[in-house]
Amino acid sequence: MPTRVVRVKVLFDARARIAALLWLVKPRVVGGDLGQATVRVVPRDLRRRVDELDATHDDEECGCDWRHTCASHQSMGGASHVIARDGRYGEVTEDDVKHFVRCVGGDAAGVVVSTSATATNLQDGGGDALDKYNVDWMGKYHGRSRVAVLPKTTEELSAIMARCHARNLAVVPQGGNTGLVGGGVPAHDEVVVNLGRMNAIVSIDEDAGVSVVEAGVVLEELESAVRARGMTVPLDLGAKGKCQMGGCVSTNAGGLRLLRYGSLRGSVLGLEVVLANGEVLDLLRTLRKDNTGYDLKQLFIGAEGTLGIVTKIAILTPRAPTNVNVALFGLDSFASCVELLKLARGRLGEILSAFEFFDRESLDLVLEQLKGTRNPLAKPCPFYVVVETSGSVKSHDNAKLQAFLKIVKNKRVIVDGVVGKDEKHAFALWTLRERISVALKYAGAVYKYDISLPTARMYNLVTTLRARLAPQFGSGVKVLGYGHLGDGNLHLNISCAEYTDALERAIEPFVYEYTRDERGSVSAEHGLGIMKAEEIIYSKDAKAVELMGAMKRALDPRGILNPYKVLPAATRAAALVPMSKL
Ligand code: FAD
Ligand code: 2HG
Ligand code: ZN
Repeated sequence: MPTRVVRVKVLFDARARIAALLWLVKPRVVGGDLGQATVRVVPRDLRRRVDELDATHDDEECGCDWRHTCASHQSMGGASHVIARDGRYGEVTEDDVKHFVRCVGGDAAGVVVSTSATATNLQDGGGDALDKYNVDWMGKYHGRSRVAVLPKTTEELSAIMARCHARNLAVVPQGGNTGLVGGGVPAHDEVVVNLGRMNAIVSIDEDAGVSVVEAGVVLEELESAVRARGMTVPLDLGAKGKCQMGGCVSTNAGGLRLLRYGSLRGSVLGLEVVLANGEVLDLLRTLRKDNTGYDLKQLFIGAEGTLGIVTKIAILTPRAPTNVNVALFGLDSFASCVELLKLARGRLGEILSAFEFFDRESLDLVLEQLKGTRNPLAKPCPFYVVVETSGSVKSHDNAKLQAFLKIVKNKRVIVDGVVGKDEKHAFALWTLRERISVALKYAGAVYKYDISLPTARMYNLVTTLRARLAPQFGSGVKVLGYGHLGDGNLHLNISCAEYTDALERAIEPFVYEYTRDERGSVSAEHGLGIMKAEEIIYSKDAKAVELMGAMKRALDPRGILNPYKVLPAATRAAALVPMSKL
């Protein structure tokens, strides 16, 4: 699978170091009365600082900075997720910061504190050392944490958590900060625990096909390391250059290879986890088979940092395919995409490794926003599909692919198509699908929905929503549909100039109700985060949510781990053990 590097390193800058020292010599309490925080408000151009990616828009040409806005860099208004700070949590003090510095062995790079004397409100001009920990990849969700801690070992993290637990300080675990539901950034002044410095590859066992890594290892770095030994990671996604293995496990990320390797839940063999009170839970085994009672590691996979902090992962790393083909097809209806999937499953069988679709609106946006992209197909089509095959015998794989191409042409399932002639060409074809979310990020504000629906009816939601929004909002609001068709997972994105309450009200709860009526899932792969904590009820029954609350209570009775996320407020409140009983 061709890769495109999206690299942002978590570096400790000198300003943050000076601020850490100032903090220690100048006693003060941070946090203060933050009252109600509006989760979605951030200047557009901060996104470019957080993650530099190529786009046709150029900051320098435009000359805009984040104190004023231009057409491309509009400040977001219209917010729905207003969540009150829970007064039960403590506020970080100078003593806490001193303690954190001790926990990381006096290493100043392990504790980053806010460089601004006042609140870290990004709209006041920004530039704070905490900005990159407070703002998500989309630039959509931001918190006001005053301190980020970056442990290097499990023991350091254990000591940090023991302190947070004793002081009732809320904590947000953070990986590469590429999550799309606001789960990895604080909602208020939570302590950020960033795993970026726990980034060692512990072992790679070629015989067993298993690797053990620390949580902060970046997905693409693990892929390079195992590739050098003829293996691959059974997970691939557009954020691979930045997302961490701990973040991927904690969101149970799906991605582009799920069709081939299945859910991450089946590939993760073991975990090491630091619990809310600082205890270390050792579930780190590399066994394929282990039926000794409950499979506790599954609780932490997809828990989005609400039950524990993942510190080590044992993951299957199977042999890498040696022969990969990529084809792009143009089709004239969604029904044809579904027909193509059926034929691909039947004719390509075991070598089919990805089946992704996108609509014309998605392609147009990529071509408009991302430099160097072009449509290789001559005939314009309303739908496109990327098919990938992966195998190990070139003649066998190519013969299968040729037979498949012949059938889909003869049956007129496709209108047009092209097969990647070399790795560079295949990469260009993948780019058109893989980077749609990057194009969306540059196009303006975006409402994202990540939904599981019955495959054949999946696209009806896109057309229904278009018809619903067009009369009120016109062509300024674009509804895009793309996703992992082979997994029944639609990415529904609504791209617009700015966030408004009126638009949001027209989309929600309609999209969730539609999904519920189809018995689908309101989160196929991105998780619930802060965006959809209340919306879990559309996809899980009340008894299941109640049991999730019981698990939260058992593992995190003070509710300090990633508060405001995943569970509805009422369930979270019921899960808290009263202070008098602790
Ligand atoms: P973060 O964003 O830092 O955190 C995500 C969540 O996990 C948060 O709730 C956080 O608290 C928690 N967390 C992080 N690390 C830990 C830890 N060590 N222990 C406990 N909790 C932790 N997702 C898909 O499923 N499929 C895709 O195809 C896909 N493509 C993407 C493409 C792009 C361009 C982008 C930006 C994102 C994409 N995503 C996709 C979203 C996906 O969830 C993340 O990229 C990835 O899984 C999150 O990893 P991260 O290290 O960035 O985690
Ligand atoms: C993808 O499949 C990712 O490209 C991102 O899951 C989807 O941005 C999105 O909506
Ligand atoms: Zn996806």
